[in-house]
Amino acid sequence: MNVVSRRKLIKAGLGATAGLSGLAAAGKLADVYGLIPPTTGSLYAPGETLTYAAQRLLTRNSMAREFAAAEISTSPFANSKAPDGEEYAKLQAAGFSGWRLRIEGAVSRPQSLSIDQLRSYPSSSQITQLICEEGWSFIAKWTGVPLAFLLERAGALPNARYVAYFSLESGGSDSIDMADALHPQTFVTYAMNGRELPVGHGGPLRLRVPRQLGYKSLKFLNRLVVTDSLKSFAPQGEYSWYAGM
Ligand SMILES: Nc1nc2c(c(=O)[nH]1)N[C@H]1C(S)=C(S)[C@@H](COP(=O)(O)O)O[C@H]1N2
Ligand SMILES: [Mo]
Repeated sequence: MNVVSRRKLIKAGLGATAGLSGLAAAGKLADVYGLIPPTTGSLYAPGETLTYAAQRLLTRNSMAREFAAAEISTSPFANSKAPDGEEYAKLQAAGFSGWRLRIEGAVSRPQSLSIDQLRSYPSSSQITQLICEEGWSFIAKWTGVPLAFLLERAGALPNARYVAYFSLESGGSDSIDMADALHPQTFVTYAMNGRELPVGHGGPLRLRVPRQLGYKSLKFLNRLVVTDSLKSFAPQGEYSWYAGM
């Protein structure tokens, strides 16, 4: 298979899986970022193995399982309370009108988005399971904007390889590669089970990365940095960086 037909295939794969708002953005981004598997030999070597990234975009198994509305957990376990400190309390008292999601780094149009702005974009929903590495889990409906859409809007540059993301909670940060960042189920979420995202679950904003363990779904999200290297973004804590299931 040559590079061009592989590109078509990847775009077709994205098209088949992406939701309405993720579709156009993801298709474009597959081109921009060359989610074309690097080859083991020459660029045009036939029959080389698809990389993990392409595979994850193409195969059915690359989608996190989605559930029926009837399977939504009636009492989901919230792992945390509001972040400590005045900054969060003030934002909360103002109904989070002052909350901003900054998108910066390797982007041509840095963004600073309010929750209302995010709500004005085409929204998508997923009913997926959040699985904690400690052994508990729950199923919920998450609504928000596919991260791919936001990265497209921000004009993420062709050298982008990762998205580092940050929480208002001190020390809260993590990162994912572009395959996960552009994946149609990776959402910036502002609602859960049809309501505003509760504080205990990371309100007003959290990243949802349903193909990886719960700790990748960072709560109180307020900054995204597109980058070509994780050198200056040391992985947090003792958990493994890639927590795919
Ligand atoms: N900011 C922040 N995000 C976080 C955490 C946290 O402590 N702080 N815990 C992580 C872990 S370990 C899990 S399992 C999930 C729990 O999500 P929940 O509180 O909605 O159940 O959030 C993840 N995101
Ligand atoms: Mo967790």
